[in-house]
Amino acid sequence: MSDLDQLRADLIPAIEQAPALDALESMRVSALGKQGSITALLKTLGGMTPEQRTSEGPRIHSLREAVTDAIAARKAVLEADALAAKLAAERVDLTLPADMPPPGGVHPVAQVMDELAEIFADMGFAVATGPEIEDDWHNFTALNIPETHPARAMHDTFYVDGPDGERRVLRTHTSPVQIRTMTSQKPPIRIIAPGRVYRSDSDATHTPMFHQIEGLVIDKGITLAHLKWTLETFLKAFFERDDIVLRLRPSYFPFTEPGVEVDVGFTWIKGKRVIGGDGNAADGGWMEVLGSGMVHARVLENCGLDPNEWQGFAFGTGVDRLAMLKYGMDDLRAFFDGDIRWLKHYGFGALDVPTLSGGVGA
Ligand code: 2NM
Repeated sequence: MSDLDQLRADLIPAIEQAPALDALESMRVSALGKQGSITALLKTLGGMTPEQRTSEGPRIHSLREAVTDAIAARKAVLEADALAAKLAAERVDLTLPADMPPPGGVHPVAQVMDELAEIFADMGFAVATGPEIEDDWHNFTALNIPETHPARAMHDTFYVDGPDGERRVLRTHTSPVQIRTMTSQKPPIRIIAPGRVYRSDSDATHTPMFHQIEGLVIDKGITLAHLKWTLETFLKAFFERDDIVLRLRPSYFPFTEPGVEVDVGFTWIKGKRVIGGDGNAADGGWMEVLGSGMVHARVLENCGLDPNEWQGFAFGTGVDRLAMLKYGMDDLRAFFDGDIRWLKHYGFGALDVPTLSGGVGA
């Protein structure tokens, strides 16, 4: 066997069995590279006689071609194998169920806020919001609670320093939102203001942060009758009962005249209070659920409204308390503990929110 035949017999089977692309590349370099064995053979052509060149030239070129072809063929096979392996390793079965994060839930307070917004939207109320860090004027003064008024002591207020050195308060109620609405928009006004409020108070029935919803109607010829109808309609929708009986008692709020506390009748059932029924019945009682009243003429004036032209009513209540009453929860503090077990028990599925349209039992 000539040297050429020997080289062919060594190279071709080795190339055909090259185990991987990098090994194949080394073989290519050692045969066809600058220092390669076939390149060296090609270089010998220059030193040959024309006759030798005529006989050896085609043989060397044919070997070079055979090796080039064998490398290309093996390369195609190895690349196809590599792609197949990659595809097998990265295979995605689109028919498998998705790897979902645990579903989120709607907190009972958020749920009740949504229900309230929906009920009042049906009666033509818009939702208004405002800052939780308020100034004295919006939180107290405009509401007929001047600096020295004893009512300021009723609200154990958290004070903070404002950027201008003036004192700010964490709003003690959402009434400043009503003030901001009256000073920025023309009546008629129909709004609810839900949100977080803050009072320095902490025991089994009080948390320093809690949720309130207040409502405000300003129009011409508004009376206590409108107030009573609105609250009765709201409470019937919220508790999903037609037999809601209201009791209005005179009360005092600096921002109302007259002020009215609203009780709702409940019935004792198996040792528990259930909203609905006549509170005067033998098996009944009354529970205070709302504060309300006709907006004080001085509050209207403070907001630039003429009390001879515009009248209005306002009301307020605790969202957390409403949630407890409707969904049978007994400890207010659990609302803000973030205990996942409590949230699982009382929370609402994000995609299965029982709204008014859906119904509680859905
Ligand atoms: C309540 C009770 C009674 C009230 C009054 C006003 C305003 F801004 F119109 F004067 N806003 N909210 C109000 C009245 C709130 O919560 C227990």
